[in-house]
Amino acid sequence: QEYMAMKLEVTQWGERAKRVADVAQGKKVFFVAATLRSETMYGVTNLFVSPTVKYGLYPSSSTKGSDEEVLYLCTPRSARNMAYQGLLKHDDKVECAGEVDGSELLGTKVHPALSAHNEVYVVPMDTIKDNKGTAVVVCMPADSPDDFIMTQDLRKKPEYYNIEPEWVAAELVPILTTPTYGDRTAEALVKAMKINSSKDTKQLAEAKEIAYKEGFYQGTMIVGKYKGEKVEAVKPKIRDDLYSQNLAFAYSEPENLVMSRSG
Ligand code: ZZB
Repeated sequence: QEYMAMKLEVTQWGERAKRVADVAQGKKVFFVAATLRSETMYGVTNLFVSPTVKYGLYPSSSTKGSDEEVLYLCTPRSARNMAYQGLLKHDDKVECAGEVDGSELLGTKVHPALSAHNEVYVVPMDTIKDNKGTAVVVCMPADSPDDFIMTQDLRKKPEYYNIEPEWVAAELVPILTTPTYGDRTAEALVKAMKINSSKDTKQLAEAKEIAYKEGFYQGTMIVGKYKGEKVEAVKPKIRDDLYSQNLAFAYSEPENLVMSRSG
């Protein structure tokens, strides 16, 4: 599976991130989020981590041969994959500059390139899996049913999720339109399928499938450089633009053997 790994630079560490801010000490730090949907980067409203997952800071390969260190924030498992792919400072061993719990990262601010929002907050998502991608996920509530529902849950129960209400972006940002669902595919699907909470995992998986297909085959961009063009045609162009501007990189993962064996 080849993902686009989006780099979101930390602009301000949150109050709970003192430990990791000390480790980073003014170095550039990028959260790394794995996605298959490059075109949705225009509509990023928040960044998700799992409060129960352990993350780390890893010196990236861009620091090879220079004194300035650039650190990637992701899981140890994904850092290992990155090392094999020559994306970190060392190919043969994983150097971890510091560990951090997902819960410590809540309230930190990052800059999502391309997005209408210049700065967004890191907020929690319980359903993030440690065994896929980097366990850092961009929130795109206009197009992703999971993100739409999670955003709603966070707004309803900020105390339960241990966040400040103002961390959750007030507005979602539509970036593409489809004939069937309009420019808020996620909201339309969630309503039609009567999905009420992030615990409705089976229906959410189904809604995600539909949203993926609809956006890809029927979607037309309504914002950005490729406004008016078909998503199918511009998706790789947006990805390559981000690669060439060093805002993202290709990151692949071996197929999950256990899952494919059990069918
Ligand atoms: C931005 C985005 C915008 C996403 C969208 C989806 C959608 P897949 O297809 O199953 O491989 N994701 C990435 N890593 C994780 C994780 N560890 N745990 C939970 N979710 C994760 O899933 C890849 C997508 O799942 C990624 O693409 C990411 O969210 C999320 F409009 O990034 B996506 C209809 C979906 N729309």
